[in-house]
Amino acid sequence: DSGKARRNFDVAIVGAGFSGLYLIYRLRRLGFTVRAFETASDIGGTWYWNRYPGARCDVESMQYSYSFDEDLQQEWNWSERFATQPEILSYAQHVAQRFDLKRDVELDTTIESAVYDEAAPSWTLTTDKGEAVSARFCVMATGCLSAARDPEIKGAETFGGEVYRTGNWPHRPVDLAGKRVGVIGTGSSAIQAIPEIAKTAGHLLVFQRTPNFSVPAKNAALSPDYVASWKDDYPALRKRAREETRSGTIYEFATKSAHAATEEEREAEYQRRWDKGGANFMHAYNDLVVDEAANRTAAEFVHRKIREIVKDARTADLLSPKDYPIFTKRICVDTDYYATFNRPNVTLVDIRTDPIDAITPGGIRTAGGHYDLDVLIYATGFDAMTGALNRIDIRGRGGRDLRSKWAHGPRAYLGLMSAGFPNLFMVTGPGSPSVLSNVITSIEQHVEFITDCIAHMREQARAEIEPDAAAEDAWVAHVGEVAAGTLLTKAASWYMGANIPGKPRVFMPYVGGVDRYRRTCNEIVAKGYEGFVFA
Ligand code: NA7
Repeated sequence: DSGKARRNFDVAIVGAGFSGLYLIYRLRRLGFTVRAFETASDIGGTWYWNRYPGARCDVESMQYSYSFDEDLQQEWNWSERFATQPEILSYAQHVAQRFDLKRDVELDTTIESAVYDEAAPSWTLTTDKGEAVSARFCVMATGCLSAARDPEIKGAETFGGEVYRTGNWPHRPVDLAGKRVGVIGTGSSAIQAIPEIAKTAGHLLVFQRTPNFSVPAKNAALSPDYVASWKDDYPALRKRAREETRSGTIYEFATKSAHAATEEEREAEYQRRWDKGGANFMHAYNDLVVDEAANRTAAEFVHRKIREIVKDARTADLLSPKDYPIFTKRICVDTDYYATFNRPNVTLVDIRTDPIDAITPGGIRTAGGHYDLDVLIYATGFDAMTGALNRIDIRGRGGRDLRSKWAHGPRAYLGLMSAGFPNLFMVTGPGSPSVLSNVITSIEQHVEFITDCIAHMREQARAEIEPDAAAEDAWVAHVGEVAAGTLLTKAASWYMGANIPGKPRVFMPYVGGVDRYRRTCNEIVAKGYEGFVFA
């Protein structure tokens, strides 16, 4: 059923990234009619939009992929340890073609509102073309780092040169050769893009407000032996990642405290992990995200590395984060980031002590001077976890809108549903492990939970599901308590909403781990969907 003729579906899906694609696959196999709506001109979500130079995943490619189909994971070949954006996008295309998913996706279509009709009951979604579609269930597969944002800087609209955004990079070649390029931001996206841009730009100026911790990727072509070590044992390794790790990714997990090692042992262990590359570095000791003194040993190691790599002492000092613990913002994984500042055509501009006053027709003006630019690149991040949902006017029971309900912070049971919004599910919503995990692991679990729940309702002839308000309150409190037991609340991060002026400071993702989260979800289902109310 292509669904084109009838504008009424069992399930409407918003978004056709990794979440939306897997939802289509599962729901169709369960015999439901589905339609997915996607703003972009093609599928792929994050990997469609974030095509800036150097864009890569920082979860290893053998692990950052779907696990639901053994043939799929056996037949696909990744070329590098950390896959590039084009390769991940072609993987998404491969999956879509293999399971014929695109025929249920309406591209170039933005959902502007979703309104619940209690009498039906059903959701009515309205598109930017003014069309209405109805569905018994609505699933928001809108992503948690998908609402890219421009900072509010005076005069931004007056800039006369070219403007680009890492989170919405043009789908055509961008020629930076010989130009004076300014990058605002030094988060993960900038840290990947800067070394690549520096290779072609005439001069690159990096406008840094807050430095980030980054570890080397040590990216390389995948060896056949390494690939075989995964493929020979994929089902068991995937099961382990899902059920026995917090992150949904297999690393070398430490079993001892940093305090149980001598200074020399710690140095050797950090060095060994630094040389191996990747976020494996953060698992050197088991107390690095809970114990400040332990954490400092890792931070100081990275500070020393920065001083070793960066020749100019002042630049090295500026690049070293000092006002928050390491790992409390998502660790960046780079290729030659710090070394890029040794290039004669790269300048670090410290806008912490000399803030941007305005963007001018010719560049950026700070209190201390004017920087002439031909090109301005915003690498300024996302309205994380709630941004994409809040861009849609979502109205639940009694016409109540989700934005008002979440005005003081998002509230959702398991990060999957919010009380007062029956039959509306979220994938990787606030309160789910999502951004603190290998997100595909989380996506698969959420999609399986949601689609099993919809099938269960069909079996039980239930028309409506929503969380019980008390269960939701308890989950939100639990998410806060688990976060408070770690150092993660000590940084002004996008996990906390701290990057968006006026956004409530609430720690949004679930730090408890994908293993524990999955067990909790399974127990809830075993107890007849405890904490949910059916009608
Ligand atoms: P991030 O990590 O949110 O980084 C955004 C950067 O932009 C960060 O350095 C910010 O500095 C900077 N920024 C934001 N607003 C401004 C203004 N107004 N002026 C100057 N600088 C600003 O986003 P990314 O895209 O790099 O990465 C997001 C996640 O996507 C990443 O963790 C991966 O999981 C994938 P600040 O720290 O606010 O001082």
